[in-house]
Amino acid sequence: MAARVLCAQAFTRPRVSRTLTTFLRLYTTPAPTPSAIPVLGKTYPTDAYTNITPAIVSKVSRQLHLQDGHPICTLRALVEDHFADFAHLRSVSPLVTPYQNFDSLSFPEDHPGRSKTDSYYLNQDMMLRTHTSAHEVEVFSEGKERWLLTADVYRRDEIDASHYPVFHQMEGAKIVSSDEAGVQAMEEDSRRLEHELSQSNIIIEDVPHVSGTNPAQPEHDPRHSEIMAKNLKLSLNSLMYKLFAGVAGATKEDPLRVRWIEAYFPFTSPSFEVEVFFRGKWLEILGCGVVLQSTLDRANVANEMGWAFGLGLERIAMILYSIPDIRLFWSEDPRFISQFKAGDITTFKPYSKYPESYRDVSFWKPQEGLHENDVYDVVRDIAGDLVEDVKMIDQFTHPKTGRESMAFRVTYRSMDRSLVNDEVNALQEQVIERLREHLRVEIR
Ligand code: FA5
Ligand code: MG
Repeated sequence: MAARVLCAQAFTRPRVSRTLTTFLRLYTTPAPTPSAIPVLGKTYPTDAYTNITPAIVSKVSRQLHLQDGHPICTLRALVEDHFADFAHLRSVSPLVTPYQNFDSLSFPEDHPGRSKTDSYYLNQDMMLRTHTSAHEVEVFSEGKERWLLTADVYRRDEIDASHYPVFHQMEGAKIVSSDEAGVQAMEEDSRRLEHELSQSNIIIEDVPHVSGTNPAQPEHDPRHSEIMAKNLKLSLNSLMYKLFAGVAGATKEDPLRVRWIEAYFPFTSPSFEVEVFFRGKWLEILGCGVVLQSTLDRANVANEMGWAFGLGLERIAMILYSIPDIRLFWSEDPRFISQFKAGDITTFKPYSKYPESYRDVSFWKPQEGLHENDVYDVVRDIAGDLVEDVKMIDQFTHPKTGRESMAFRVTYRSMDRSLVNDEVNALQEQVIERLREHLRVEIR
């Protein structure tokens, strides 16, 4: 019931259907990029950085994490329930500056995430967030010490059953004053969590809280850093138990297995990733660590320290609900959404899968080069959710001319109906035309 109340809140972002129509009209004119792009009720001038596509713009108003009964919404509410005394933030615009997304978190100037091939830019000064960590400085600077922020994030990526250019993350953070009183409060909370977990059927493969390869920050007393990392791990082990114990088997004979791994993020140290063992495989669920002191300095809370994590909701929902394809989360087919009730985790019952149909295309790369992600975006932009998979199936360099060739296989399949051949041919023709016109490839 609590979940229903939490999910049912009204959207606080403007709808975009009209702006989207304008954008489509602007964008599909022969000029490769319009002079301005409307997103969420505002218009942004374009420049050499612009690479956002209409298919992506159409997703910014969906907010699956606020759609009553949607698995992403139920899962969000479940995590919020677990961190009941944290502030719960759910309606933060996905448009951020590169400063917010990268610089405020001390990303190095040459970090690959900044590049146009990895992130969606409206223009040089405005982008779609690639992770919820983009909001750490602003939320900490509001004086919040314990908070969760759920939001849609955007990355230019490959296309397959577990990769989609939009997904949802939940950022969680907890900081305390870095004096003895704050540190003791963390220790006390850890004792409580340790006691709770000792009663549970869970096996945890751990790594040291702090080590030579995963060090405490120079600004931190290493003992304090250990205490923060330990509380982080206990808090997340306890969340994993809450989420997975029911489905992954958590009996004495078949306990839940959670594995901690040393990781690297530009904005935490020490840093970790968490994997959960499910159906014979280790699955990466989240990244986390002790918050970089420079982040807290920027937020004007220099006298505090603590931890943060970023959790991928689709990955977890696919496991909990047995949802086999990440595109299903975006389906508006009533056969999908009507299966779920707010607050309940139930097994997805696949409805008949319609037949697939694939087409290959091979071409010579243009002289200025080409990134695979550009091809994926062209296909996604034209075929939307009718594209199931795009794979590079061949690549070679001509021995005499040195020209480079690439071949891709595009698999089309609708979640909602059978596609007819003519329709697939028309889509593929549009893809080819766009590859020719916008990416300047030469079809072979
Ligand atoms: C991050 O995004 C960091 N911001 C996490 C973090 C937060 C670290 C706070 C430290 C402190 P990463 O890129 O690994 O890290 O993504 C975090 C999680 O998002 C992953 O573990 C995974 O569950 C999910 N995720 C990442 N990429 C995808 C994708 N393409 N599709 C679905 N889920 C994804
Ligand atoms: Mg990762």
